[in-house]
Amino acid sequence: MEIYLDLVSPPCRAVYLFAEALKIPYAFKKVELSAGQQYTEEFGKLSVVRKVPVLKDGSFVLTESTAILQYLVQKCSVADHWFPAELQQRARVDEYLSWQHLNLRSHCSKVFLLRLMHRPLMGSEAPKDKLDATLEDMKQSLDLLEEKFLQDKPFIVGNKISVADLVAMVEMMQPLGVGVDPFQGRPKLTAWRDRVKKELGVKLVDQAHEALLDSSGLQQKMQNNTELHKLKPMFLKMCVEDAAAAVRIRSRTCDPVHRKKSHTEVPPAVLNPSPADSLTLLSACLAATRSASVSTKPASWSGSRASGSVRSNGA
Ligand SMILES: N[C@@H](CCC(=O)N[C@@H](CS)C(=O)NCC(=O)O)C(=O)O
Repeated sequence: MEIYLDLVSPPCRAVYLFAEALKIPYAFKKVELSAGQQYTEEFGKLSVVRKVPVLKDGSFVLTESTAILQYLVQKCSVADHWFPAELQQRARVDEYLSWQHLNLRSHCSKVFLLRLMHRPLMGSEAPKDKLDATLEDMKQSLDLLEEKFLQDKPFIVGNKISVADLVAMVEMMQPLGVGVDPFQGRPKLTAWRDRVKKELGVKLVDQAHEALLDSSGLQQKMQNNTELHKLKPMFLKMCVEDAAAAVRIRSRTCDPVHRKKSHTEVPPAVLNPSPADSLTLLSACLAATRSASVSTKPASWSGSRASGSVRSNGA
């Protein structure tokens, strides 16, 4: 069995830590994301998704870290608590794994990417209001992790560690790589992280995070990276999608009179994005978002999530 990984990536660290802690035999195949190795022809043949982790077991190729973790659980008959057979406990693990993609993972990763890649790719630091809004989104996810998923239990499912804890822990570590500490002022999550580390092996967890936590090494890799241009579409896509989504949210939320006005101001390419030129589209989205925020805000505008998203793109 081969697993394709880059340990700077949280989903890769989850799979790596699981395989290593449980002594599952596999061959580690390094895919250097910062060098754009996910875009090579060879990697494309393995996975058209062009993201890591990827597992290859004979001719069977599997993407998506949470699917890979569940595959390993079944294939390697690990202790039940990692992914419990009992219906409601398993449902708790599934609940967390379903939630995290668009919440904790998304927000922690965005903090990381904005801080690490905005300057080398765009020539300036990430706009403060965009970063602040992303930090606020991350805070809200951390609050939910603490209040809904962990509560006063030692682990997410109860008394024993499961893959949900592993997946949550590696994501929370990600912003540390760019000097943002999500554990600060959160003693409950800090104690939980230490329990998760202890279960997996403190030395192993620390070693898995070495590349991430070597922030000067990471920055330098970015600066000296001759392949950086290959990462730009992925980075721009993240920003463009954000900005276009913000415009869509505003358009949907406005009353008919304002909506009409909003639609006349928003370039068609933004409402129906099919970017021929990502940079032009990004500027159009940002400009439209600004103008929408001036001219179309309805009196009944409410909803902190929606306003958070818009704020995050108001640049
Ligand atoms: N949902 C996927 C996410 C995988 C993913 O986003 N991997 C990132 C690294 S964290 C990647 O390979 N990115 C390369 C790219 O987008 O070019 C999973 O859980 O495995």
